[in-house]
Amino acid sequence: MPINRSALISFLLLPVLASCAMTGPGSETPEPLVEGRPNVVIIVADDLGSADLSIYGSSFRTPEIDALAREGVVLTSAYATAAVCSPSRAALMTGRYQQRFGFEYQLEGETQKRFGIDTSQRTLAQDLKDAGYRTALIGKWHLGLSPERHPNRMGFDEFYGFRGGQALFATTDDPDIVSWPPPGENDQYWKTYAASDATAFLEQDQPIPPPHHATDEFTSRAVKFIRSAKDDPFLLVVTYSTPHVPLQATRDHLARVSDIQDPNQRIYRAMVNELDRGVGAIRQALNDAGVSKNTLVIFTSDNGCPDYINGACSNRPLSGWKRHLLEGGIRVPFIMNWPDRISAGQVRGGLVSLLDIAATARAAAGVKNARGDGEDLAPRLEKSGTAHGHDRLYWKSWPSYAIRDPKWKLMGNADADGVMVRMLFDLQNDPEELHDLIDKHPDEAARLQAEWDEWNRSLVPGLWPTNKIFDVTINGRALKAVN
Ligand SMILES: [Ca+2]
Repeated sequence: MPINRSALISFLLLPVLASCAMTGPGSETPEPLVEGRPNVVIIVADDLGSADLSIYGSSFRTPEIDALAREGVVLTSAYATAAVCSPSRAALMTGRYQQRFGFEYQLEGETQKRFGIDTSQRTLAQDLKDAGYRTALIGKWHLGLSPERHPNRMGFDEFYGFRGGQALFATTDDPDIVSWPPPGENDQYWKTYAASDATAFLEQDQPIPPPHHATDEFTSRAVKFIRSAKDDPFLLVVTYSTPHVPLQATRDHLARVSDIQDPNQRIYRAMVNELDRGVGAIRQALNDAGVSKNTLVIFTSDNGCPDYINGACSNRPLSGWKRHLLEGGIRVPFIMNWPDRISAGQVRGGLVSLLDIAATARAAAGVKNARGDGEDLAPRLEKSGTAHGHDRLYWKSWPSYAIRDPKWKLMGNADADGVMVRMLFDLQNDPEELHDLIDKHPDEAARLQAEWDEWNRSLVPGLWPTNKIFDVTINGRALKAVN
């Protein structure tokens, strides 16, 4: 796949400079709010790489997501709060760093039956529901399987989807579907998707037969919800499980990428196309309902793409993958579109976080006094807004951790002997994290370490342990990434 590496690096660096230049006098005067409270649509892809969209530099086209971006804002320094699914989603749903309520590690296996999101936390959905919004979650939950953590109990009027971390998109014997690895050659792999509480599709709390194709079903349910809710303010969260494994795609979409030789990549790109078409259908439904101007649409991914699908996806030029706190694991696509409030055609480089989604949606809905770590992004993305972003972002899945400011990132991972190895990167000049500068700038490392320590003191211990420990080589050092 040809990618112009230097052009991509320029793309990653330039907006930082552009956004700095846009800060200035007059930015204190916000534009008046439009009449009527906006609808909020949050579309979350699963494990989508930071460079898997053409608007972020991919040579494969994603026209619908690109259009959403062109008519809104592309954020080039957007971060998940974790390098894996469930902790990242816990922060997205609450607007708080997930470690504040003990959600430090990935949720899976037996753990997800007993643990999950702290039910005393306020979710974005609960706040908007209380503010009079109709609320729906369509897709993957991954915040716990116990009844008290069901989406209907956490603020969503309507739920359709599954509650674990992954599920089949379609049955492997469906003649319209191609799966990889071929089911006949790897039964053991496909058995991991056997029926369970985690993989069952539910409508509200009732199990129903699995859909013909999950991505398309999520899209059609989202469209149906928009049609039914268009006369109320509504919150629609569509958490596609696409393009997370298992790699499965429809023959229809595979035919459109038949020029791709590698079978993994062919299926992966077909899945991204299905996702792209879904975004287009949701936007069309908003248009048809006459609400597109007064609807805030956010598109993002919960973490970077993984290294276990044979190079089918791309975080390039960033280093690292899902499960690492390197940029490739935590930097994600983030697009905002809100025609009534946000100027089209912007590219912004200030630091933003998935934490900001809840803060922005709460502010848009008029929710007061919500507790959170995020910032309302709307004022600074208006024509007169400032370009300022977060001063600091933090990560912790001990013994892996990181902190970054607009220039520097300090990252620690234990080695095989449990000794913490710390590295310092200048992300303004080295977004690929190729040059560890900790010996050259010990003062910056000490400053960031003290700031991380202070943040860490505000957290509570993780409520469950993890056995998710992965070998990772960073700058030639063999380390353990934990999550
Ligand atoms: Ca994920």
